[in-house]
Amino acid sequence: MFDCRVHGQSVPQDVLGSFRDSTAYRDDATAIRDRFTEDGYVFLRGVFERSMIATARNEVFSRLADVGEIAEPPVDGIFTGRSDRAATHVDLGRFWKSVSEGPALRRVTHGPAIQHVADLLFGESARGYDFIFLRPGVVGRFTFLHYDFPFFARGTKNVVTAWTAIGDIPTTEGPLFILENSHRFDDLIEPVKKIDYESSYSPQVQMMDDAVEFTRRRGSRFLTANFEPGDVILFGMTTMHGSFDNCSSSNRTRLSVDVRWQPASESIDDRYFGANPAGTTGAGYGELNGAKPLTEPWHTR
Ligand SMILES: O=C(O)CCC(=O)C(=O)O
Repeated sequence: MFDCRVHGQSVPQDVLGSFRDSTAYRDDATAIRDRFTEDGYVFLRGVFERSMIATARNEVFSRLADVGEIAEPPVDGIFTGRSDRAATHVDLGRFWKSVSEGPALRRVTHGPAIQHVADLLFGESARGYDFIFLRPGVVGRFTFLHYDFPFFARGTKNVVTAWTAIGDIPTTEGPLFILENSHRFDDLIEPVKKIDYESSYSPQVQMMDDAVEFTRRRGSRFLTANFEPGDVILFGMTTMHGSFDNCSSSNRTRLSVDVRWQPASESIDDRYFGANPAGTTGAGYGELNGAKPLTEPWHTR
């Protein structure tokens, strides 16, 4: 039984379920790939050592404590309700890039533990995108339901997201959810696949209507988990997902990071690679929600 809210609405138990846990298969390439094909995702507990996650969490929240957003001790992630970020950093994108490139965080996002899982999933050597999405979400934040396609797919369509919990994220505090069987919603996926991802037009792939009613109408369910530090969910570009509202009663900021992976042998979308990735719009790290002071609202992808 989970307690969660989606876009301000309490989620009824009949449309809620747990991820299928594939932790037992974390070294079994065939089983992992079969599960991924069958479910559109693979959920693995404890991919990273807790100490690595704690160090990365402390690194990120210490930077936010420096700009007055997170209270001491930073590792607790308690939002102060204020921000000096814009006053102390003229270039918010540059600040966010430096946080996103912290060494402890990168040891998680591009380290051997996740490399091993990505290699197994693709059945060959995988490559993680340099441009990563670090997401501190204060109380009230959520991400609308969406498919990731056609984003990230200019180089190859063979792209997978690895979403990692950088700390505990119980269902009351805004974890990721997947819509069960949404990788089989062909009537929605086909039009999304036809979007011209070479154009500069930014397509609408978000479902901003009533998410509970949408899920019921589709005969689907919200699948999620009480995430623990270092748990990872990997999902495909045509698996619909979003995140629940952060309803923390202790004002705790939820912290996650999502990184795209692809086979190293396939061509890349160079907007997301290199020392200074341009990002989707060309604005680099400045285009991300994470680059905004925590006092500013966002409810998008
Ligand atoms: O963490 C979130 O709120 C959303 C994550 C997401 O949309 C993604 O990983 O593609």
